[in-house]
Amino acid sequence: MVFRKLPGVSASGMGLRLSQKFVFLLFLSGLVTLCFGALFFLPDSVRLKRIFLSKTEIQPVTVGSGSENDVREHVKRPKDQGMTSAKGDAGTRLKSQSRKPPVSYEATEERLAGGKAQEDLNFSRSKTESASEKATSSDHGAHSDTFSYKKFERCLLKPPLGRNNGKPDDPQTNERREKVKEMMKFAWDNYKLYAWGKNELRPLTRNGHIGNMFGGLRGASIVDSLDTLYIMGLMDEYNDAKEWVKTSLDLNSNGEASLFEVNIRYVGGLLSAYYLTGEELFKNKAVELGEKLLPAFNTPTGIPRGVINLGSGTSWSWGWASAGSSILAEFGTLHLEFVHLTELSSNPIYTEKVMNIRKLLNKIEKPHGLYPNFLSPVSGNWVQHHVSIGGLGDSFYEYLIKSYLMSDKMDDDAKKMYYSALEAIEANLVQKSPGGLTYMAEWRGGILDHKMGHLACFSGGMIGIGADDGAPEKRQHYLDLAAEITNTCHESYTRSATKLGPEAFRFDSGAEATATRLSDRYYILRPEVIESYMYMWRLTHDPKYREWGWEAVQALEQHCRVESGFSGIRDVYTTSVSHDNMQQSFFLSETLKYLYLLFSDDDLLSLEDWVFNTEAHPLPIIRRSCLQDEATQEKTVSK
Ligand code: DMJ
Repeated sequence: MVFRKLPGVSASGMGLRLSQKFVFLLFLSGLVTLCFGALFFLPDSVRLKRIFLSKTEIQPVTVGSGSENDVREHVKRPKDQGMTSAKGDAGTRLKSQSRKPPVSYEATEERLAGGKAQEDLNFSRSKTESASEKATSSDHGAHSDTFSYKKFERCLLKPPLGRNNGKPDDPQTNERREKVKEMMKFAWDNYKLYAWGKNELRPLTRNGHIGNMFGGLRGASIVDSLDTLYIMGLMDEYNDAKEWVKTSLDLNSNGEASLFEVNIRYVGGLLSAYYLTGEELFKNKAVELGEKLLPAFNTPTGIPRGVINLGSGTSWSWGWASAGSSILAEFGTLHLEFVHLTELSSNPIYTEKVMNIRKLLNKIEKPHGLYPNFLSPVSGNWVQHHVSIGGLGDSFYEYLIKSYLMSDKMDDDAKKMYYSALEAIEANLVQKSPGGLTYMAEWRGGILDHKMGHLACFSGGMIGIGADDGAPEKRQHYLDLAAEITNTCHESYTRSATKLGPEAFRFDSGAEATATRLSDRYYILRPEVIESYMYMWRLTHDPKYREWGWEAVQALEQHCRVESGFSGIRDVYTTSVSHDNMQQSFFLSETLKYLYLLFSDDDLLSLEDWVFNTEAHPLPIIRRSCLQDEATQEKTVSK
């Protein structure tokens, strides 16, 4: 067959037969399809993928610059992941694969009408039922009656503020408590004066800090402080805070927020404020905000992504997180707040979301029984075998035991998962230093890194509160372990010149509870060590914990108090301190609250009635059977 040459077209390109052209075109289109298909198999961090697959999950977000400080903890990058990719990604910000609208109440009502969710979630059985009849984990959080504050109050064993607002009889303890209250007032007054409505105070430059952890949300220090101000009886300050929430807390923001941080600080803060005061305003805001977090769960596995635009519902994984993964300490630290959102809204969706996370984690194979820090929200598989009780892992473990306690000890799955995780931690991570200090090392694919972060110091308190519900033969052992870890963390404070602890301390190359790297020497007003003192005091009443707390108060006053607030310091090993110019919102929410509780009687926010979320916001134990009885009684009376 002879083909006429097209004018102007060279023979080299077009001097082919039709059949040859056809085969060539076929080959070419096959190649293009193959290349395009291959994009799906590339790791999310590959730029090409982000350019071509504009609707897949992505990671923009600049990490580490937010509350410069706190982002660091959950955001510590694994060594193989640089910040560069996160920054590079910012220019090619793309949207989440699934952009379904947030789940609406109407949809939920439909489901409720169908009865299915309600059946699944009904958690109204009495504690006296046999173990086999006990509610399963899928039962938690929902109830057949709408929430009533009166019923809730009647089911508390003690008044939230105790007999006498927790005022201790002992004059010295009371003086110390008053000192902590003065510190809170000082921190608050300066925030109010220089940074009102911003997220945090910069005490040296006397201005506000916004950061990038909360999207467009503002007033993090206000929402984080509501309950602390209230329990301390700082009522003018509390009223100012409440008024601000009423008139200025705008939830219709558009920025990129950390799901975790918004949940623990804002949702947690609002929930606590509601449970303490009964002010509907806080409940409504908490539920409204909770609803805005739901689109982050629209992933193939239901494991939420770490970053969400609260306005559009678009969500991403952190750019620095290995292969678009989600972080254990982030998606594992939603349970307490979400169960309460269901409780208050009668909408089972929140509990469903966190129960789904729970189920996946329960089922998945765990290396040596341990939970690695990174999980793909797409495949549901672990992405790296890095395990830590400090940053990236920490509060996941905390929320297991607290879920069990908050369910009035009905959530058996949480209990089982917590104690088996603790066994794996003991078998693989707990170490004794040559000097006899017990510490939690980190684990990288079987290799131990003999380092403990300040963040990991919360574990003294966690193991302490869980001790009593462990196997009978283990109870004393757990309490001893909690005391040993708390002691090690105290050592990390006493071995520094300022008597404040570094961000991370090591147990190798001759080090014993001291930081060996310059970059680990800072202290940013973190609460974890004091948190463990508070729990250990409540559990043992050993006076040393109050003494250790007082040492911390003095050190904070001496080195962190500046003219206009409190500031973190860059090096705990020198007394000529350099301040970091940041008064963290968790200083008001956690550090000062735990100190105040340490010097108060045990009936101020009694552990019989309350669990603290990871930002120290108290949430009540859900006494399902009591609530049910109260509801039945109310019905009978009204007949
Ligand atoms: C707080 O925001 C919470 O305690 C969180 O779980 C860990 N980091 C800070 C305080 O250090």
